[in-house]
Amino acid sequence: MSLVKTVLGTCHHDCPDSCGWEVTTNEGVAVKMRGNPRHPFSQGELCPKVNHFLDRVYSPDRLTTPLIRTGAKGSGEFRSASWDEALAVVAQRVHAEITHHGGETVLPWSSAGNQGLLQMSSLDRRLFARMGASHTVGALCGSVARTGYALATGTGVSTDPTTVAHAKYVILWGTNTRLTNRHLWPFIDDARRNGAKIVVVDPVRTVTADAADWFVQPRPGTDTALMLAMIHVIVRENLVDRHYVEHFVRGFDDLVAASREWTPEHAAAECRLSANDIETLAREYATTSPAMIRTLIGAEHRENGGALFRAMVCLPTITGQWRHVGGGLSRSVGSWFGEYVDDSVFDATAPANTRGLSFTQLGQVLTDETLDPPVNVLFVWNGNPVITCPNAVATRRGLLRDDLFTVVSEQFMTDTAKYADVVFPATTQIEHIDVVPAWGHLYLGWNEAAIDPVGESVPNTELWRRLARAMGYTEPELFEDDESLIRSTLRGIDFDELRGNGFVPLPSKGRRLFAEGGFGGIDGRCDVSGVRYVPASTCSKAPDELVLLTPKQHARFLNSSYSHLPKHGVYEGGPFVEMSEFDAAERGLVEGAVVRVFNDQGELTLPVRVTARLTAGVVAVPFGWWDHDFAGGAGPVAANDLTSDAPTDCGGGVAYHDTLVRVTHL
Ligand SMILES: Nc1nc2c(c(=O)[nH]1)N[C@H]1C(S)=C(S)[C@@H](COP(=O)(O)OP(=O)(O)OC[C@H]3O[C@@H](n4cnc5c(=O)[nH]c(N)nc54)[C@H](O)[C@@H]3O)O[C@H]1N2
Ligand SMILES: Nc1nc2c(c(=O)[nH]1)N[C@H]1C(S)=C(S)[C@@H](COP(=O)(O)OP(=O)(O)OC[C@H]3O[C@@H](n4cnc5c(=O)[nH]c(N)nc54)[C@H](O)[C@@H]3O)O[C@H]1N2
Ligand code: SF4
Ligand SMILES: [Mo]
Repeated sequence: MSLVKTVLGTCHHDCPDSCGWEVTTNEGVAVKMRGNPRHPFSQGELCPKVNHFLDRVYSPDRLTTPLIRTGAKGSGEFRSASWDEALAVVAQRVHAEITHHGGETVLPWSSAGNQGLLQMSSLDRRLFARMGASHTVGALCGSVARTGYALATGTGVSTDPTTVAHAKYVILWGTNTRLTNRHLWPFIDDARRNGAKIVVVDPVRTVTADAADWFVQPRPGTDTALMLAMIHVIVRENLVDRHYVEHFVRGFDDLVAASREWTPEHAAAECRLSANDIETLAREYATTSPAMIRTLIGAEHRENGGALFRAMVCLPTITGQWRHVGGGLSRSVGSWFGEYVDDSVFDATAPANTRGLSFTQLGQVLTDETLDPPVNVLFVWNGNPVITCPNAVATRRGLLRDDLFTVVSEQFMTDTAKYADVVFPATTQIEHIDVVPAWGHLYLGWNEAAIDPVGESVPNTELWRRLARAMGYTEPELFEDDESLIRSTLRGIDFDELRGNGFVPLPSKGRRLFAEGGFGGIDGRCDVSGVRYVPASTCSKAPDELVLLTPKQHARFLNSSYSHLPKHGVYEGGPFVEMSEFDAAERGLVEGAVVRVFNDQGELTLPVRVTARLTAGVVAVPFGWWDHDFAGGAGPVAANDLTSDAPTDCGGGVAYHDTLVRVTHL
């Protein structure tokens, strides 16, 4: 009997592509992993991150047992412990804190490091509701875009991105497709082969901008002014789809009034573009059908991010581009899955109305002395907030509190796990079953376990079952097994077909959106009123200040998840600060010069890269590197030491990119 087996899985990373894969094992050891050639979206390809996934799975740095801290918080000094001992330590402390302060002293903090239905958020909801824990509000990713979009459309649902293949005009607006959503690029290439023009609107000349037919580079955060000027031109030149507006739109007069002051000349000054380019963009967009706007997340990371997405909806709406296959507006399509994967079953034991604390301002929450009760117990899983939350200086200050008990579930000793009192080892995606709803296409993925858990690691769901038992809880719903949890959520999806095939298209794939109204708002109309441009605080800055962007820009990184692994960080070369020739010359800096990049919040020491990718007044530091990748410095650092934790206009997101810094020679 052959001991070689191949199983089908789906990538769990926080990435729109949710690629299908095949894992081959020999005598229980994974020996090969490749893209599933039958997967209609990823078409057999993975990416420079996951092509080395088995090195991640079998890395000598994997956490394989529970750990209990022996050194100071942040030192990374731990000893191994048995599961029984570690669970007992946690259960005892959590009970004691709840007895003293009530359940709300417990804060569960989980991001999207694993997007599988079960691993992302399932039994944890029941367990923390049972404790009466606080819950988090807002998100590092997606909530601003979704909220801004829904203010106009009344729903989160947007156009299937793969229909871009039918477009004749494509605007990639604030999305770096070739880096962040690489499996969509072949569909865009199809459109181009059929004669489409590809336009990129981004403050950075990205790899996607390099591949476009036309690159428009506005000053960061001024897009709403640019869109209002496009609307101004569309109205002035009678390019509005009158029939569509009359039947399916509310608030058109308010939009016209708001766009009146945004002449191309006015917007050109605000956005640092030419009035001529703004007119051309408006005319080409409004007169070419189908025209598709594709956007994702990057542009939401601003104080006025919600307004940007709300304004963006107005473009396909007043021009009727929604009417055409290949037209419309495509952002995350996660909302399409709600009809078929009902995750509200995880809320079966309705939580008491507990307080909500800001997810994105973790540092502020942990250091807020007025909080009653204080957060004295923090659970972190599926995320690395010390590297990924804004104002990392405050996050670390909070995690250093003596009276805070921190529990982290992780695959690796991250910069966050170093602050934990107890660490539990987590499985990787090839060690557990799950289903994966996507946000970049309309296929639901199955994920089969290919190997047994490495060491004593467990899936998140098993951690919650074990913890519930250690806490002495007995409600059966806290112990439901993984397959039963999955089955209980599926609506109109055949479990066996999904498992056997590795993926299924959503039954709604092919459904036309808003071709004839059908928006979520009153009367099924799209509400285009209330769109205003509010300049970000960073628009008024001192002459020697620079706007700092901290974007994703490494093909081998997935947020903070790969920089520490040998085939990733080393090849990307280490952190740096990029600046225009103009800003470098002003400061007497040349390529390779070592500088201080600083503001009131924090300071980094970095080598300079002089670049033609940025305009004057804007600098960029890639995010995702861990502390040990930075040279020098008195204590731990991260790119997010510098970033703003000010609130966004809606959605509880992060204005990472509305940050000001100064740069001086060291
Ligand atoms: N290789 C790789 N791929 C990834 C990730 C990764 O870390 N590495 N992360 C994944 C995750 S979590 C996400 S959310 C997606 C994000 O996918 P994207 O949203 O496509 O990527 P971002 O780089 O966050 O942002 C896209 C662009 O927005 C631009 N931007 C910033 N401010 C503005 C603005 O004011 N106006 C305009 N027009 N553009 C602006 C940035 O310069 C950037 O080029 O990528 C996913 N894919
Ligand atoms: N400056 C700046 N900051 C940013 C961004 C930016 O563009 N600029 N982007 C933001 C965005 S869009 C996002 S989405 C966030 C991402 O930030 P996070 O959500 O914190 O994501 P990651 O950094 O990928 O960390 C995910 C962690 O989860 C762990 N993990 C993976 N699978 C499992 C599992 O099954 N169980 C457990 N217990 N752990 C698991 C991984 O080992 C990894 O350490 O970062 C945000 N931060
Ligand atoms: S990280 Fe994204 S592109 Fe890479 S394999 Fe996973 S889903 Fe595909
Ligand atoms: Mo994200």
